[in-house]
Amino acid sequence: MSSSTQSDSHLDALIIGAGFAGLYQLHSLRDRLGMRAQVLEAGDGVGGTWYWNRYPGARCDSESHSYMFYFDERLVQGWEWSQRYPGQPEILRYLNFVTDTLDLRRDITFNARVNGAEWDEANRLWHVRTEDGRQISARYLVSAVGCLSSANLPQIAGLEDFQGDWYHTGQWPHEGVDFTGKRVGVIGTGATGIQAIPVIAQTAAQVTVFQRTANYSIPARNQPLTPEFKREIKENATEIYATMRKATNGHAFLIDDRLAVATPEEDRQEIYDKAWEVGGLRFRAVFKDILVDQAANDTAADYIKDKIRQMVKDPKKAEVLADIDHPFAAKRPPIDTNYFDVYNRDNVGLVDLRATPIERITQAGIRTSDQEHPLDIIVFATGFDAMTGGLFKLNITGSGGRKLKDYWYAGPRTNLGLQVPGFPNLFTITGPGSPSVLCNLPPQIEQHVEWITECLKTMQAKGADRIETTEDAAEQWGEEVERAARATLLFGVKHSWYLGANVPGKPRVFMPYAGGFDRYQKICDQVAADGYKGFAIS
Ligand code: NA7
Repeated sequence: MSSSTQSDSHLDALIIGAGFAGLYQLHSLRDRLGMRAQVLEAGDGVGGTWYWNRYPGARCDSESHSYMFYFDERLVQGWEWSQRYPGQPEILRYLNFVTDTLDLRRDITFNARVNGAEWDEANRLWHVRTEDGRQISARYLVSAVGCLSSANLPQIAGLEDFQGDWYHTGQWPHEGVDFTGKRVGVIGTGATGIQAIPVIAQTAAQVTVFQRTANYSIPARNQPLTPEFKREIKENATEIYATMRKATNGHAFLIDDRLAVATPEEDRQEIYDKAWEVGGLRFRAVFKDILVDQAANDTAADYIKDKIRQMVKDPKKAEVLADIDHPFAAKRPPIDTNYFDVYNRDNVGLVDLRATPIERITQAGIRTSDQEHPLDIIVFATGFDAMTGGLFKLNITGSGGRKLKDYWYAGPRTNLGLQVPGFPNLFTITGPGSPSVLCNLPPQIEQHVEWITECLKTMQAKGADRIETTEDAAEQWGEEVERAARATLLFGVKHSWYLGANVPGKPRVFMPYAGGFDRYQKICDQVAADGYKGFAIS
C-alpha cells in the first residue's frame, strides 16, 4: 500500500523521537500501512524521556502494569516488570525490548537532532534537517518529541561563576554522579526533586533543598511484584487495558463514584487512611469531587498536610513543607519513597525561598537573601518547558512561511492536540490540547498513534496526500480545552506549568485537555466517523 516507490527520494513518513510514541508510530506506519517510515532520534539510543532522565531515584509514577504497550500480544506476554513502579533503567530495558521485538532499530537514525522542518507546498513534502547537516524529505511529519523533553534551566545570575558541578535532572550524565561526601544543593520540589532528594541524601555529606513552592506528595509504596500478581496481569491483560482506555486519567483504576463532601467525616477519614496505605496516584481517585470542588479538595489537602506535620519531626521544617498554597493535585501530584522522612536526617536542610529568595549563584554556592550556602554540586530539578518547548526546538515552518513559534505566540492552537492549522501533514503525538500530561502516557500514545494511522489509511484509500486542520476547528477546540480546564481546580493555580507559568515570558494558556481521556477519545472517534470533520483532506 506504499504511496511511494522505492526509487522516490522522499519517505512517506518521518517521525521525530524514539520514545514510546515514536516507536509505536514507526511500527504502525511501516508494518500496518506499508509506508516507508523512519525515526530521527537525538540520543544514541531509544527511550525518549527514559533515555535522558537518569537522575537518582528516577522512577515512573504510573504503576508498571499500566505503563506499557498493550497493542501487541508479544509485548504483553513477553515482558515482566519487577516492581510496582518501574525505575528508569527498567523502563529503558523495556523500550529496547519493544524496539527489538518489533524490529524497529533498522529504521531509526540515532544522534540525529532535528533543528529545522519546512513545508513545501508545491511538492507536498516536509523537508527536515538535522543539526549535523542531514536533509530528509517526507510526505508526513510526526512529532513524537514528548511533552517534557525541553529542560527548564532557570536564569539565575552567577551560574557561570560556580566552581562546583551542576546538573539538570532532565539531562543527566550517563555515567552517573558520585555524591559521596559532597555538599549538594537541590533546587526544585516537583515530582523529580521529590524522587531524587531521598536518594541523593543517602550518600551526600549534606543536602540543602531550595523550596520555592511547597508540594503535596503521597507515599508510592513501591514494592517488588509477586509471582501471583505478575501472572494475573498476563491473564487479565484485556480487562486491564479496557479499564485504562475508559479511565479519566488512563490508569488501570477508575475514580470512585462518591463525593468527599457527602461522605461523613469519620468514613472519609477511614477512606483516606486506607488510600494512604495503598499509596500512589490511587489516593486522588477515592472521591470524584477532589479536582472540581474546593471544599472536597480541602478534605484531601488537610489530610496530607496533617501527615506532613506528623512525619517531619522538626516543627519549623514541617511548617515550611506543609505550607502549601494550591489545591491537592491541581499541580502535578508527586508520589514518593521516603520524601518527607528525609527531612529527619541530620544531613538534610531546607531553605524556604519564599522567605529567603535566591539572590545569585556564587563561586562557592547559592546566596539567598540571608546567607550563602556553600555547595560542591547543584542539582536543578526545575522541570521542563512543557508541551511546547520540545516542538519549538524543531523550528517548524508551515505553509506560507508560518512559523510555529510565531503562530503560537499567544499560546498553542491545535485541533485535538493532533494538528495545527497552517502545518499540513504534521501530526503532534500528545501535543498541547490533548490529555497528555494529565493522563498515563502509554495508552494516550496508543490512542494517538492509532488515530493518526487510521486517518492516513483512510487518506491512502482515497488517494489523498494532504491533510490540514482548519482555523475554525482549532478555535473551537481551544474553547473546549479552556472550558474543560475551567471546570476543574487546576485552572486556578497561576504558578503551574500546565499554564506555562514556570518559564518566564511563556504565555499563560492551559495546555493539556482536562476533560478526561475517556471523553477525549469519544470526541476523536466522532471526528473520524464524521469523515475527519475539521480537517481538510485533498
Ligand atoms: P516541575 O513539576 O516543573 O517542578 C519543578 C520544581 O522546580 C518546582 O518545585 C519549581 O517551583 C522549582 N523551580 C523552577 N524554577 C525555579 C527557580 N527559578 N527557583 C526555584 N525553584 C524553581 O518539574 P519536575 O521535573 O519535578 O516534574 C516534571 C514532570 O516530570 C512531572 O510532572 C512528571 O510527569 C515527570 P514552583 O513550583 O514553580 O514554584
